Parts: sequence; structure tokens; C-alpha cells
Amino acid sequence: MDEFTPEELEEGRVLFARPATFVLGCAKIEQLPEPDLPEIAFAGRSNVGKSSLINGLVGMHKLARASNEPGRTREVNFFDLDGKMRLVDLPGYGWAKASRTTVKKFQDLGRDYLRGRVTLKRVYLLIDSRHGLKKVDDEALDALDLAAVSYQIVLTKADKLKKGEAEKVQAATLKAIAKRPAAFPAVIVTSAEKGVGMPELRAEIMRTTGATL
Ligand SMILES: Nc1nc2c(ncn2[C@@H]2O[C@H](COP(=O)(O)OP(=O)(O)O)[C@@H](O)[C@H]2O)c(=O)[nH]1
Ligand SMILES: [Mg+2]
Repeated sequence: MDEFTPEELEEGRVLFARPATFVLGCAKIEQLPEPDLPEIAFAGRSNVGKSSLINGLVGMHKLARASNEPGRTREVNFFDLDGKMRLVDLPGYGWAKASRTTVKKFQDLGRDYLRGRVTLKRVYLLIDSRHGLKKVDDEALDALDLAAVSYQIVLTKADKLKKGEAEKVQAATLKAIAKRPAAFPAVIVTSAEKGVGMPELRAEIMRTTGATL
């Protein structure tokens, strides 16, 4: 991640301290809100920490639901950050218990959203820092490259690793995505639980969306 000045970090903090609200959960592509605000989407396996990351960014514990139950969030959920941008919680992939038809339905929804959304500025693809990139993640990366959507990898739950280990996974992940055309060439280490990486991610989202205070 690029370095941020103290001013940029402070602006990011102030921006994300604005009120955030749930807009709607879409189960069908026809239900998407008007594309009238910049959007940042969060994708990744079920249980990787998408909802927790959104909660961590806005400093609210219960904005996006976070649960232990894989596959509970099967809609595209939109959150409005005080009319400045929308944060989008995409359906998780890789849940074991769902039927093939259910899985396909929600993958198609995610894909349709990614392909057609003119206001989508970036996708953050979340990877559990304890596991690194898995085959199912590679498929998601392929889909993003194919859709030519700018994306960046975020390692989650870094608090669960020993000191220095997250950096090793970070380096390995960076190497693995080096040749991917739509990948942003930096990997962010985060812990939503401990607040690690949140100030930098806020500043980066502010920069990426062009949002102002
Ligand atoms: N230790 C730790 N646990 C986390 C962190 N982020 C999420 N979790 C836990 O991981 C589980 C799944 O998180 P959730 O945000 O619901 O994942 P989602 O399915 O991708 O939305 C929950 O039990 C969270 O409490 C983190 O930074 N550190
Ligand atoms: Mg979730």
C-alpha cells in the first residue's frame, strides 16, 4: 500500500466517522440501487471477515452482520456512507453446505454486479491470512481479471498469526498475483478485531473514490 500522509489518514478517519446506514440487500440484479455514487465492494470466501471489515471501517459493530455461520449473507448488501459512497458486501463463495443451484445463483449475481457496475471503483478481495490464496480464491481472481475490475487483496484476521507471519503471507500473495492484469500490486494486512490496517484502508478508499469531506 502506498504511504499516506498524517493528513490523509486523518481525513480518512473523519470521512468514515460519518454516519453509515444499511441501504438494501439485493437478491436479484434488477434490485440494484441507481448507480449514482462511487462504490467499493468487498468479496471473498464465506467467513473470511467481509462484514467485520466493513464494520471495522465505519467503527460500528453491527452495521453489516458478522456471524460464525457460513453463507448467511447471500445477498449483495449496500451500505451508504453519508451520501459520499457505498460500501458493498458481496455474497461469500466457498460455502460447503449450500446446494449447487444456490451457489450458482449467488455467484451469478455477484458476477453480474461486477461486470456491469459503472460506479464500482475497486473490489477488495479478502483472504484469511492464516490460509493464504486457495484454489477457490483463484477462481474469484480469474473472474475479476476477466471483468477487468480493479481489485486489491486484503489479508484478514492478522491478529490470529504470530508476529512476522502475516508479512510472509503478504509477500507470498504479492508474488502469486504479480502477473494478474487487474490486480493492484500491493497486499494489505488487516485485523478488523484489533483495528490493524483500518486507518490506511480508510485513506486508500477515500483516495480511490475521490470522496471529499
Ligand atoms: N480474530 C479475528 N476474528 C475475526 C476478524 N474478522 C472477522 N473475524 C471473525 O470471523 C468470523 C466471520 O466473520 P464475518 O465478518 O461474518 O465474515 P464474512 O462471512 O466474510 O462476512 C466471525 O466469527 C468474526 O468474528 C479479525 O480481524 N480477527
Ligand atoms: Mg458477512
